[in-house]
Amino acid sequence: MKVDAITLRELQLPLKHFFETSCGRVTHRRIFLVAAACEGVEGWGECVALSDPSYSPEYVDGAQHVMIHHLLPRLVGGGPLDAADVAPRLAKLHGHPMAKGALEMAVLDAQLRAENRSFADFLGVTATRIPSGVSVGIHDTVDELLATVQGYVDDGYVRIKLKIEPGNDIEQVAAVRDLIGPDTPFQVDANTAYRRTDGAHLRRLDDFDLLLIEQPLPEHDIIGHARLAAEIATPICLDESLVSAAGTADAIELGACEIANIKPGRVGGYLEAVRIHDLCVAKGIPVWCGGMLETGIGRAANAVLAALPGFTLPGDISASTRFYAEDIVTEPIGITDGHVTVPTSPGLGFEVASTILDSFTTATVQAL
Ligand code: NPG
Repeated sequence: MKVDAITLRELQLPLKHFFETSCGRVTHRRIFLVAAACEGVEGWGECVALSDPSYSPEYVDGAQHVMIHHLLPRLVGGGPLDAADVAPRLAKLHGHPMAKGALEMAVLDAQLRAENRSFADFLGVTATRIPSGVSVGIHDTVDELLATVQGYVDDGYVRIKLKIEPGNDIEQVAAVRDLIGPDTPFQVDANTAYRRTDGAHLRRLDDFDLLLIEQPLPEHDIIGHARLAAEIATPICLDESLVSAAGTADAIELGACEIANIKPGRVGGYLEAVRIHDLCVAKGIPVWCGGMLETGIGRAANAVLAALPGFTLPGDISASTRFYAEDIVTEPIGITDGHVTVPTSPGLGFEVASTILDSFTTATVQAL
């Protein structure tokens, strides 16, 4: 396909309630979308970078800059392409997987729409629905936390993930486990907040029968995660550390990654996400699909990816109403009996609602 035009859009979406992690508190989500016009069809990509480099080195302004000045010239300079060409064409440019992944996503969406083909068909998924987990932020008080968790239990979410950090961990985990009972799947996410010396403290989490602890240590500390895995019974899951299939293979071999969180945006796109899934299946590592407070664009595509058979744990693919009061740029995503329906429409699985999109758009750049 020939890429005729690329439009970058920025949106500001207010969150219903602040979302706090050990990286900080988010009250508005600055969303960065890419629209690729290719031979009469339009494909959409969503860049999952946050507004500041608190989760990973990428951030919205940086992603836009690298896209305009470095990625796009190289991408279109090579002539017509399909989604599988995007990563190889950009491979000589280091880093920036979130920006690269958004471009690949837009091209893949356009390509599938041009073929009138669904992403589900492209991936060969047969599941029609996926279990929905919810990610719960750090709260100011335990009572407020329990009220929030009870609301999600009432909504039917099948798995609770709780954000933790030093000083906001054992007491909160104990209280939530007590509330939800022993049978509800429950996991925690530290977003790199602990250090190698925290092993004895983190071993206290073993009392709560958690599915996993996600990314306890800094992203580059693979050896530290391997040591921690030997020190505590709760399985270690990596998120921020995993940015490629090759790096994931190394982390698994070193014993640092007992479970993998796959976020397509973090690893450079859906095609690399599938490679990581396939690798984990071959190595017997359970995987699940993470989220980055995406609009319906990213969430719909994630719901298709998470229907692959290796995704044996519920992902962070919650209803549109989890974070946003308004519809989220596409048709709303709902949960029924704790599950999200796998979309099967042509393209990545969403239709953009242009009036809603326009009403939240704060900037538009014609990048090509
Ligand atoms: O459901 O989209 C969602 C959010 C899931 O907790 C979630 N994302 O580290 O996994 C993460 C995390 C995150 C989001 C961290 C935003 C920092 C900011």
